[in-house]
Amino acid sequence: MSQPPIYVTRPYLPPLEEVMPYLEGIWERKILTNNGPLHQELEKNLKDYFGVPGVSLMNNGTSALIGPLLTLPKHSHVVTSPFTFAATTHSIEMLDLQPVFADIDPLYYGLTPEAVEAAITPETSAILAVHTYGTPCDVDGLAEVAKKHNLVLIYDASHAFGVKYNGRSLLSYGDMATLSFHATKSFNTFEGGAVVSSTTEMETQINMIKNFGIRGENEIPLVGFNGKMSELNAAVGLVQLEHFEKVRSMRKEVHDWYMQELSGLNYVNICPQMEGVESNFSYFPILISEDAPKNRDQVFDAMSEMGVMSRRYFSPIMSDLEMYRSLPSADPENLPVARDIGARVLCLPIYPGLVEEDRVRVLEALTASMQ
Ligand code: T4K
Repeated sequence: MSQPPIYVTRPYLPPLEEVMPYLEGIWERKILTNNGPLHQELEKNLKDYFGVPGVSLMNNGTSALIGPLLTLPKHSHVVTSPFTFAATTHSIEMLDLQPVFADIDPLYYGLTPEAVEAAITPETSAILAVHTYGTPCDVDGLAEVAKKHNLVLIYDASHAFGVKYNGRSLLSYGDMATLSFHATKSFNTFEGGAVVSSTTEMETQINMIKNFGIRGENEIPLVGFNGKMSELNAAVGLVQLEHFEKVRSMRKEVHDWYMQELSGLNYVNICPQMEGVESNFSYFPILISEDAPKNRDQVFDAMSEMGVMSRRYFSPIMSDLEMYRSLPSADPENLPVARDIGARVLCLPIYPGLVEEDRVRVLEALTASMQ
Protein backbone atom coordinates (compact mmCIF):
# COMPACT_ATOMS: atom_id res chain seq x y z
CA MET A 1 0.00 0.00 0.00
CA SER A 2 1.36 3.45 -0.89
CA GLN A 3 2.30 5.69 2.00
CA PRO A 4 0.50 9.00 2.70
CA PRO A 5 2.21 12.12 1.35
CA ILE A 6 4.54 14.14 3.53
CA TYR A 7 3.74 17.82 3.14
CA VAL A 8 6.23 20.68 3.32
CA THR A 9 4.40 21.79 6.43
CA ARG A 10 1.44 21.01 8.66
CA PRO A 11 -0.06 23.58 10.98
CA TYR A 12 0.39 23.30 14.73
CA LEU A 13 -3.01 23.28 16.45
CA PRO A 14 -3.31 23.69 20.22
CA PRO A 15 -5.74 21.44 22.13
CA LEU A 16 -9.29 22.38 21.17
CA GLU A 17 -10.38 22.49 24.81
CA GLU A 18 -8.01 25.43 25.39
CA VAL A 19 -9.70 27.40 22.58
CA MET A 20 -13.28 26.62 23.63
CA PRO A 21 -13.53 29.05 26.59
CA TYR A 22 -12.49 31.88 24.26
CA LEU A 23 -15.15 30.85 21.75
CA GLU A 24 -17.79 30.73 24.48
CA GLY A 25 -16.83 34.28 25.45
CA ILE A 26 -17.27 35.44 21.84
CA TRP A 27 -20.70 33.77 21.69
CA GLU A 28 -21.75 35.47 24.95
CA ARG A 29 -20.50 38.95 24.03
CA LYS A 30 -21.52 38.89 20.37
CA ILE A 31 -18.53 41.08 19.59
CA LEU A 32 -17.11 39.36 16.54
CA THR A 33 -14.72 41.92 15.12
CA ASN A 34 -13.78 45.64 15.04
CA ASN A 35 -11.14 45.80 17.76
CA GLY A 36 -12.89 43.41 20.16
CA PRO A 37 -11.50 42.40 23.56
CA LEU A 38 -9.57 39.33 22.29
CA HIS A 39 -8.05 41.40 19.50
CA GLN A 40 -6.92 43.98 22.07
CA GLU A 41 -5.56 41.29 24.38
CA LEU A 42 -3.56 39.61 21.60
CA GLU A 43 -2.11 42.96 20.47
CA LYS A 44 -1.00 43.68 24.03
CA ASN A 45 0.46 40.20 24.54
CA LEU A 46 2.38 40.38 21.26
CA LYS A 47 3.69 43.84 22.08
CA ASP A 48 5.02 42.47 25.38
CA TYR A 49 6.37 39.30 23.76
CA PHE A 50 8.24 41.18 21.00
CA GLY A 51 9.17 44.14 23.23
CA VAL A 52 8.05 46.68 20.58
CA PRO A 53 6.10 49.98 20.71
CA GLY A 54 3.34 48.99 18.27
CA VAL A 55 1.49 45.91 17.02
CA SER A 56 -1.54 46.14 14.71
CA LEU A 57 -3.25 42.84 14.03
CA MET A 58 -4.36 42.29 10.42
CA ASN A 59 -6.54 39.72 8.63
CA ASN A 60 -3.57 38.26 6.71
CA GLY A 61 0.08 38.90 5.86
CA THR A 62 -0.79 40.56 2.56
CA SER A 63 -2.96 43.16 4.31
CA ALA A 64 -0.04 43.64 6.69
CA LEU A 65 2.13 44.59 3.70
CA ILE A 66 -0.53 46.85 2.19
CA GLY A 67 -0.89 48.86 5.41
CA PRO A 68 2.66 50.33 5.50
CA LEU A 69 2.80 50.65 1.69
CA LEU A 70 -0.33 52.84 1.79
CA THR A 71 1.64 55.40 3.79
CA LEU A 72 4.03 55.99 0.85
CA PRO A 73 3.68 58.76 -1.78
CA LYS A 74 1.60 57.66 -4.77
CA HIS A 75 3.56 56.27 -7.75
CA SER A 76 6.85 56.32 -5.85
CA HIS A 77 9.39 53.50 -6.19
CA VAL A 78 10.06 50.75 -3.66
CA VAL A 79 13.35 48.85 -3.75
CA THR A 80 12.65 45.21 -3.01
CA SER A 81 13.79 41.61 -3.34
CA PRO A 82 12.89 39.43 -6.31
CA PHE A 83 13.46 36.34 -4.15
CA THR A 84 10.17 36.27 -2.27
CA PHE A 85 6.56 35.14 -2.29
CA ALA A 86 4.23 36.84 -4.79
CA ALA A 87 2.49 38.79 -2.01
CA THR A 88 5.51 41.04 -1.43
CA THR A 89 5.83 42.32 -4.99
CA HIS A 90 2.12 42.26 -5.82
CA SER A 91 1.34 44.44 -2.79
CA ILE A 92 3.66 47.11 -4.19
CA GLU A 93 2.31 46.79 -7.72
CA MET A 94 -1.38 46.82 -6.87
CA LEU A 95 -1.03 50.07 -4.95
CA ASP A 96 0.37 51.73 -8.07
CA LEU A 97 3.82 51.93 -6.58
CA GLN A 98 6.73 50.68 -8.66
CA PRO A 99 8.77 47.70 -7.53
CA VAL A 100 12.50 48.10 -8.22
CA PHE A 101 14.39 44.84 -7.84
CA ALA A 102 17.82 44.61 -6.24
CA ASP A 103 20.00 41.55 -5.72
CA ILE A 104 20.38 39.43 -2.60
CA ASP A 105 23.13 38.02 -0.47
CA PRO A 106 24.30 34.53 -1.60
CA LEU A 107 24.46 33.10 1.93
CA TYR A 108 21.41 34.49 3.71
CA TYR A 109 19.21 35.72 0.81
CA GLY A 110 18.44 39.21 2.11
CA LEU A 111 18.77 42.37 -0.01
CA THR A 112 22.33 43.67 0.11
CA PRO A 113 22.77 47.32 1.14
CA GLU A 114 25.08 47.84 -1.87
CA ALA A 115 22.48 46.61 -4.37
CA VAL A 116 19.79 48.68 -2.65
CA GLU A 117 21.88 51.82 -2.74
CA ALA A 118 22.62 51.33 -6.43
CA ALA A 119 18.87 51.06 -7.15
CA ILE A 120 17.90 54.30 -5.41
CA THR A 121 16.69 57.23 -7.52
CA PRO A 122 14.89 60.49 -6.63
CA GLU A 123 11.58 58.55 -7.04
CA THR A 124 12.44 56.03 -4.36
CA SER A 125 10.37 56.32 -1.19
CA ALA A 126 11.02 53.04 0.60
CA ILE A 127 12.92 49.79 0.92
CA LEU A 128 10.84 46.63 1.34
CA ALA A 129 13.32 43.93 2.34
CA VAL A 130 12.44 40.34 3.21
CA HIS A 131 13.81 38.34 6.16
CA THR A 132 13.73 35.23 3.98
CA TYR A 133 13.04 32.01 5.94
CA GLY A 134 13.28 34.14 9.08
CA THR A 135 17.00 34.87 8.54
CA PRO A 136 17.82 38.52 9.23
CA CYS A 137 18.73 40.87 6.40
CA ASP A 138 21.80 43.06 6.93
CA VAL A 139 19.73 45.23 9.27
CA ASP A 140 22.54 47.64 10.13
CA GLY A 141 23.60 48.14 6.51
CA LEU A 142 20.01 48.66 5.33
CA ALA A 143 19.27 51.07 8.20
CA GLU A 144 22.30 53.12 7.18
CA VAL A 145 21.20 53.30 3.53
CA ALA A 146 17.62 54.16 4.52
CA LYS A 147 18.81 56.92 6.81
CA LYS A 148 21.27 58.37 4.29
CA HIS A 149 18.57 58.59 1.58
CA ASN A 150 15.67 59.41 3.90
CA LEU A 151 13.70 56.29 2.97
CA VAL A 152 11.10 54.31 4.90
CA LEU A 153 12.52 50.91 5.82
CA ILE A 154 9.91 48.15 5.86
CA TYR A 155 10.67 44.50 6.49
CA ASP A 156 8.49 41.71 5.17
CA ALA A 157 9.03 39.57 8.25
CA SER A 158 6.30 37.08 7.35
CA HIS A 159 8.67 34.22 8.19
CA ALA A 160 10.21 35.77 11.28
CA PHE A 161 7.73 35.34 14.14
CA GLY A 162 9.66 34.83 17.38
CA VAL A 163 13.08 35.27 15.74
CA LYS A 164 15.61 37.12 17.83
CA TYR A 165 18.72 38.82 16.53
CA ASN A 166 21.49 40.02 18.83
CA GLY A 167 19.21 39.52 21.81
CA ARG A 168 16.18 41.45 20.57
CA SER A 169 13.19 40.68 18.41
CA LEU A 170 14.03 40.81 14.72
CA LEU A 171 10.70 42.62 14.35
CA SER A 172 12.08 45.59 16.23
CA TYR A 173 14.37 46.51 13.31
CA GLY A 174 13.27 48.96 10.60
CA ASP A 175 10.40 51.44 10.67
CA MET A 176 7.81 48.71 10.30
CA ALA A 177 7.86 44.93 10.00
CA THR A 178 5.03 42.80 8.68
CA LEU A 179 4.02 39.31 9.80
CA SER A 180 1.89 36.52 8.36
CA PHE A 181 -0.01 34.19 10.69
CA HIS A 182 -1.14 31.96 7.79
CA ALA A 183 -1.78 28.26 8.45
CA THR A 184 1.67 27.44 7.01
CA LYS A 185 3.58 29.76 9.36
CA SER A 186 5.35 28.91 12.62
CA PHE A 187 2.71 30.92 14.52
CA ASN A 188 -0.72 30.62 12.94
CA THR A 189 -4.16 32.04 13.55
CA PHE A 190 -5.52 30.12 10.50
CA GLU A 191 -5.37 33.39 8.51
CA GLY A 192 -3.89 36.52 10.04
CA GLY A 193 -0.98 38.87 10.25
CA ALA A 194 0.34 41.98 11.94
CA VAL A 195 2.26 45.18 11.40
CA VAL A 196 4.93 45.87 13.99
CA SER A 197 5.63 49.60 14.27
CA SER A 198 8.69 51.26 15.74
CA THR A 199 6.67 54.22 17.09
CA THR A 200 3.19 54.59 18.55
CA GLU A 201 2.46 57.28 15.91
CA MET A 202 3.03 54.75 13.13
CA GLU A 203 0.91 52.22 15.01
CA THR A 204 -1.96 54.74 15.19
CA GLN A 205 -1.67 55.40 11.47
CA ILE A 206 -1.72 51.67 10.60
CA ASN A 207 -4.69 51.16 12.94
CA MET A 208 -6.60 53.82 11.01
CA ILE A 209 -5.56 52.43 7.62
CA LYS A 210 -6.74 48.92 8.50
CA ASN A 211 -10.12 50.38 9.52
CA PHE A 212 -11.00 52.25 6.29
CA GLY A 213 -8.89 55.28 7.33
CA ILE A 214 -11.42 56.14 10.06
CA ARG A 215 -10.45 58.12 13.18
CA GLY A 216 -12.85 58.30 16.10
CA GLU A 217 -16.57 58.56 15.34
CA ASN A 218 -16.87 60.25 11.98
CA GLU A 219 -13.50 61.53 10.76
CA ILE A 220 -11.91 59.78 7.76
CA PRO A 221 -8.55 61.48 7.20
CA LEU A 222 -6.82 58.60 5.34
CA VAL A 223 -7.42 56.17 2.52
CA GLY A 224 -7.72 52.76 4.12
CA PHE A 225 -9.31 49.35 3.74
CA ASN A 226 -10.67 46.49 5.82
CA GLY A 227 -7.57 44.78 7.16
CA LYS A 228 -8.98 43.86 10.57
CA MET A 229 -8.52 40.54 12.33
CA SER A 230 -11.67 38.85 13.68
CA GLU A 231 -12.19 37.72 17.27
CA LEU A 232 -12.08 34.05 16.15
CA ASN A 233 -8.58 34.43 14.76
CA ALA A 234 -7.49 36.45 17.79
CA ALA A 235 -8.80 33.67 20.08
CA VAL A 236 -6.67 31.11 18.25
CA GLY A 237 -3.69 33.48 18.47
CA LEU A 238 -4.00 33.90 22.22
CA VAL A 239 -3.78 30.14 22.72
CA GLN A 240 -1.08 29.66 20.08
CA LEU A 241 1.12 32.24 21.81
CA GLU A 242 1.08 30.13 24.98
CA HIS A 243 2.38 27.21 22.92
CA PHE A 244 4.89 29.03 20.75
CA GLU A 245 8.11 28.25 22.65
CA LYS A 246 7.19 24.56 22.74
CA VAL A 247 6.49 24.67 18.99
CA ARG A 248 9.85 26.35 18.40
CA SER A 249 11.67 23.54 20.22
CA MET A 250 9.68 20.84 18.39
CA ARG A 251 10.75 22.44 15.10
CA LYS A 252 14.34 22.72 16.33
CA GLU A 253 14.42 19.02 17.01
CA VAL A 254 13.52 18.28 13.35
CA HIS A 255 15.99 20.94 12.17
CA ASP A 256 18.83 19.43 14.22
CA TRP A 257 18.03 15.96 12.93
CA TYR A 258 18.28 17.16 9.32
CA MET A 259 21.51 19.04 10.08
CA GLN A 260 23.08 15.84 11.30
CA GLU A 261 21.71 13.47 8.68
CA LEU A 262 22.16 15.73 5.65
CA SER A 263 25.63 17.00 6.39
CA GLY A 264 28.07 15.44 4.00
CA LEU A 265 25.34 14.37 1.56
CA ASN A 266 26.66 14.77 -1.99
CA TYR A 267 25.29 17.67 -4.04
CA VAL A 268 23.28 19.10 -1.13
CA ASN A 269 24.29 22.41 0.40
CA ILE A 270 22.61 23.20 3.68
CA CYS A 271 21.79 26.88 4.03
CA PRO A 272 23.77 28.23 6.99
CA GLN A 273 22.33 29.57 10.22
CA MET A 274 23.46 33.14 10.95
CA GLU A 275 25.48 33.96 14.09
CA GLY A 276 23.51 35.75 16.80
CA VAL A 277 20.12 34.46 15.63
CA GLU A 278 17.57 32.58 17.69
CA SER A 279 15.62 30.97 14.85
CA ASN A 280 12.02 29.80 14.67
CA PHE A 281 13.04 26.88 12.40
CA SER A 282 10.16 27.60 10.00
CA TYR A 283 11.83 26.37 6.85
CA PHE A 284 14.61 23.96 5.93
CA PRO A 285 16.02 25.24 2.62
CA ILE A 286 18.78 23.39 0.80
CA LEU A 287 20.58 24.21 -2.43
CA ILE A 288 21.16 21.52 -5.05
CA SER A 289 24.75 21.84 -6.35
CA GLU A 290 25.32 23.04 -9.90
CA ASP A 291 27.29 19.86 -10.65
CA ALA A 292 24.61 17.50 -9.31
CA PRO A 293 23.52 14.79 -11.78
CA LYS A 294 19.92 16.05 -11.50
CA ASN A 295 18.79 19.64 -11.36
CA ARG A 296 16.49 21.08 -8.67
CA ASP A 297 13.32 20.64 -10.73
CA GLN A 298 14.14 17.01 -11.47
CA VAL A 299 14.81 16.40 -7.78
CA PHE A 300 11.55 18.14 -6.86
CA ASP A 301 9.54 16.05 -9.36
CA ALA A 302 11.14 12.77 -8.32
CA MET A 303 10.57 13.49 -4.62
CA SER A 304 6.93 14.40 -5.31
CA GLU A 305 6.46 11.08 -7.09
CA MET A 306 7.72 9.38 -3.95
CA GLY A 307 5.13 11.28 -1.91
CA VAL A 308 7.52 13.85 -0.41
CA MET A 309 6.10 17.29 -1.10
CA SER A 310 8.99 19.71 -0.86
CA ARG A 311 8.45 23.27 -2.15
CA ARG A 312 10.42 25.59 -4.43
CA TYR A 313 10.12 28.66 -2.23
CA PHE A 314 10.79 30.96 -4.16
CA SER A 315 10.73 29.98 -7.77
CA PRO A 316 10.07 31.56 -10.18
CA ILE A 317 11.69 34.69 -8.83
CA MET A 318 9.40 37.71 -9.07
CA SER A 319 11.45 39.54 -11.70
CA ASP A 320 10.81 36.65 -14.11
CA LEU A 321 7.01 36.97 -13.93
CA GLU A 322 5.35 38.36 -17.01
CA MET A 323 4.03 41.48 -15.31
CA TYR A 324 7.47 42.48 -13.97
CA ARG A 325 9.82 41.14 -16.64
CA SER A 326 9.93 44.38 -18.63
CA LEU A 327 11.04 46.52 -15.67
CA PRO A 328 14.63 47.73 -16.16
CA SER A 329 15.54 46.34 -12.71
CA ALA A 330 14.26 42.87 -13.74
CA ASP A 331 17.18 42.48 -16.18
CA PRO A 332 18.71 39.07 -15.35
CA GLU A 333 22.17 40.66 -15.30
CA ASN A 334 21.04 42.85 -12.41
CA LEU A 335 20.02 39.85 -10.29
CA PRO A 336 22.55 37.03 -10.71
CA VAL A 337 22.40 35.79 -7.11
CA ALA A 338 18.60 35.75 -6.88
CA ARG A 339 18.43 33.86 -10.18
CA ASP A 340 20.96 31.29 -9.06
CA ILE A 341 19.35 30.69 -5.65
CA GLY A 342 15.86 30.64 -7.17
CA ALA A 343 16.96 27.92 -9.60
CA ARG A 344 18.58 25.68 -6.97
CA VAL A 345 16.65 26.06 -3.74
CA LEU A 346 14.35 23.43 -2.29
CA CYS A 347 12.54 23.63 1.04
CA LEU A 348 12.24 20.28 2.78
CA PRO A 349 9.29 19.34 5.00
CA ILE A 350 9.63 20.70 8.52
CA TYR A 351 6.92 21.04 11.14
CA PRO A 352 6.24 20.10 14.73
CA GLY A 353 5.29 16.43 14.79
CA LEU A 354 7.27 15.37 11.70
CA VAL A 355 8.17 11.97 13.10
CA GLU A 356 11.52 10.29 12.57
CA GLU A 357 10.05 7.65 10.29
CA ASP A 358 8.88 10.44 7.93
CA ARG A 359 12.15 12.33 8.18
CA VAL A 360 13.89 9.14 7.04
CA ARG A 361 11.47 9.00 4.09
CA VAL A 362 12.41 12.59 3.19
CA LEU A 363 16.10 11.74 3.35
CA GLU A 364 15.69 8.58 1.29
CA ALA A 365 13.57 10.37 -1.32
CA LEU A 366 16.12 13.18 -1.59
CA THR A 367 19.02 10.76 -1.96
CA ALA A 368 17.18 8.59 -4.49
CA SER A 369 16.04 11.65 -6.48
CA MET A 370 19.60 12.68 -7.16
CA GLN A 371 20.64 9.35 -8.71
N1 T4K B 1 5.36 37.65 2.39
C1 T4K B 1 6.01 36.48 2.37
C2 T4K B 1 7.50 36.50 2.33
C3 T4K B 1 5.29 35.27 2.41
O1 T4K B 1 5.96 34.10 2.38
C4 T4K B 1 3.88 35.31 2.46
C5 T4K B 1 3.12 34.09 2.49
C6 T4K B 1 3.24 36.58 2.50
C7 T4K B 1 4.02 37.72 2.44
C8 T4K B 1 1.74 36.72 2.53
O2 T4K B 1 1.18 36.28 3.74
P1 T4K B 1 -0.38 35.75 3.73
O3 T4K B 1 -1.18 36.83 3.04
O4 T4K B 1 -0.42 34.42 3.02
O5 T4K B 1 -0.70 35.64 5.20
C9 T4K B 1 2.07 29.28 1.19
C10 T4K B 1 1.13 30.22 1.90
O6 T4K B 1 -0.17 30.26 1.33
C11 T4K B 1 1.64 31.61 2.05
O7 T4K B 1 0.99 32.16 3.19
C12 T4K B 1 3.14 31.64 2.31
N2 T4K B 1 3.69 32.97 2.31
C13 T4K B 1 3.88 30.84 1.25
C14 T4K B 1 5.37 30.83 1.49
O8 T4K B 1 3.42 29.52 1.32
P2 T4K B 1 1.60 27.56 -0.71
O9 T4K B 1 1.03 27.75 -2.07
O10 T4K B 1 2.86 26.81 -0.57
O11 T4K B 1 0.51 26.96 0.30
P3 T4K B 1 -0.20 25.55 0.31
O12 T4K B 1 -1.64 25.77 0.51
O13 T4K B 1 0.21 24.74 -0.87
O14 T4K B 1 0.37 24.88 1.63
C15 T4K B 1 1.59 24.17 1.72
C16 T4K B 1 1.33 22.88 2.48
O15 T4K B 1 0.91 23.16 3.79
C17 T4K B 1 0.24 22.00 1.89
O16 T4K B 1 0.78 21.14 0.95
C18 T4K B 1 -0.31 21.26 3.09
C19 T4K B 1 -0.04 22.20 4.24
N3 T4K B 1 -1.26 22.87 4.69
C20 T4K B 1 -1.64 24.07 4.12
C21 T4K B 1 -2.76 24.72 4.54
C22 T4K B 1 -3.20 26.00 3.91
C23 T4K B 1 -2.00 22.32 5.70
O17 T4K B 1 -1.65 21.23 6.19
N4 T4K B 1 -3.11 22.97 6.15
C24 T4K B 1 -3.54 24.15 5.61
O18 T4K B 1 -4.55 24.71 6.06
O19 T4K B 1 1.74 29.05 -0.15
